[in-house]
Amino acid sequence: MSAIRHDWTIEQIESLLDLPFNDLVFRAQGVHREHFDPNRVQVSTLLSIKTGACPEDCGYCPQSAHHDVTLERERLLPLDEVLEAARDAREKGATRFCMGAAWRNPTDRNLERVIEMVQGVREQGLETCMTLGMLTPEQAQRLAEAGLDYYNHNLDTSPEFYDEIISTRTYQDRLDTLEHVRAAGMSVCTGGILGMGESRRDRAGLLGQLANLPQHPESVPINQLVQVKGTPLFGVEDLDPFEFVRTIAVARILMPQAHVRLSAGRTGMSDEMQALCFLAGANSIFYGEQLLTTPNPAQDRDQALFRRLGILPESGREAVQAADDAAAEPRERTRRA
Ligand code: SAM
Ligand code: DTB
Ligand code: SF4
Repeated sequence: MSAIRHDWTIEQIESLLDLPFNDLVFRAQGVHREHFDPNRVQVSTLLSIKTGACPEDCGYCPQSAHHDVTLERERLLPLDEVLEAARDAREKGATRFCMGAAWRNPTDRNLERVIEMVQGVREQGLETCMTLGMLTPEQAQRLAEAGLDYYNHNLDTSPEFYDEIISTRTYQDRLDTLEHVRAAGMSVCTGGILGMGESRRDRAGLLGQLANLPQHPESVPINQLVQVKGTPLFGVEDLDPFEFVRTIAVARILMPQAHVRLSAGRTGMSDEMQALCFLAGANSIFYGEQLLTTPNPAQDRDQALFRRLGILPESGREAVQAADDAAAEPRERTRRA
């Protein structure tokens, strides 16, 4: 049985990434089956509640004011528009509604407005997730008290590669926000982006940071860079698809109880590649035709893919149950040893 560990070295993680592909995927699928139904995938829908004009300079992001990207900027959406989008997502089968804002951090006034959104979306029976940038401990506490289930804040890449991508906030700032989210009692959603020109060692470094957090994140989004014209990373060499699948497999092995989300970038992936990602242990997706500002596969394409693979969407209750079961397990010893 797979141990829950928090002491991975980069060398150990690199040697997993180096395994023959079949050995790696077989091992990851074995770990996956210890903790999850292999034929269920959690389904989340994203909404950009505040778009563009972000003061941060993240090199991958079309919403940064530092880059020359044509984008329709929007102020914080009115509550009724958010609730309508949530209702629509629920009717189409999503169980979690993730709201993203292009902020460095929310102001306290903004926070009051997003709290109304959390409350309204929860009332519709959906799980809630937000990604609003950096949070103070007090802001994290306020969101937790309002009933926010998950907070997304990505580490994005390894500490070593990070400075090539972002200069306006530090890696430590990100770790601090994750600590505040955890201390407030919310579930942590954190992952990164592949295909930004990083090395395999950087991918190992990112996974090591995630897996060596004091408690594993409940949700680990692995994004493939969506290249947007006008961003500094436009034109970077594409990552070998098998390398992406390998990274998913190693995330599954290192964080056996986490939902690993096959996140941005699916529009550029074949159905076969997505099937390999599910085989390697991915068990969550973003569903709906739009991510924040870029496209996502059409819903009928995803429904057809699930049908062809015999995959069923995980119900919200099952997801909560899985998280509760995981929380009930002693985390520092081998599970069902
Ligand atoms: N502004 C907040 C922040 O950065 O913390 C929240 C929104 S931000 C858009 C959320 C995440 O989306 C980023 O951390 C990054 O991992 C991901 N992301 C942004 N642009 C992307 C792109 N072009 N391709 C893949 N992932 C991207
Ligand atoms: C995450 O890891 N990926 C999502 C979500 N968290 C907020 C965002 C992907 C954004 C892709 C680029 C865009 O659509 O603007
Ligand atoms: Fe702003 Fe978030 Fe985009 Fe960075 S990733 S530029 S913080 S919206």
